[in-house]
Amino acid sequence: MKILVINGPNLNMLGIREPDIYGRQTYSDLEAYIRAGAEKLGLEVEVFQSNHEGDLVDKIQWAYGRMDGIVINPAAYTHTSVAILDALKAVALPAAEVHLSDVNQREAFRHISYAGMACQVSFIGLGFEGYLRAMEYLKNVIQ
Ligand code: CA2
Repeated sequence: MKILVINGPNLNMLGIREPDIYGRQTYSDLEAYIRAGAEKLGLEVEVFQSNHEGDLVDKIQWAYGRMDGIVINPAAYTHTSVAILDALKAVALPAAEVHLSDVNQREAFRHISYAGMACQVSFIGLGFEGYLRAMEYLKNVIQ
């Protein structure tokens, strides 16, 4: 079972700024956490991060016919990108949304999630654990 994990803009800055919101662990730590979690669950995982909306759309399209599910934290594009929503709808793979922080307790503009409208489930405010829960969820849905 193959899962694509996609992370959006600025998540590569994890651990460098805003530790009060996003913690002290780095993006490399997150990638290692995702890979270890996938191994434990017996999943094959591809991890991708980009700061560019079109690259995120391209990667979602790439998953069609190659991957069995998508975990996505579109970061700021969560709240703006109809293109990412449309790409997720187009490939129609089981998808889970993740946010490290509790977006519902933050600014009003973070309360809307376009990408979330094409996801079966959202794990919000659980930090890194959200990615593990999302992979677990997809494993159960797909098998
Ligand atoms: O909580 C999340 O996972 C977010 O997707 C993170 C996004 C934010 O725009 C969403 O509203 C919620 C921001 C990612 C930026 O991460 C940074 C990490 C360290 C320093 C600066 C930004």
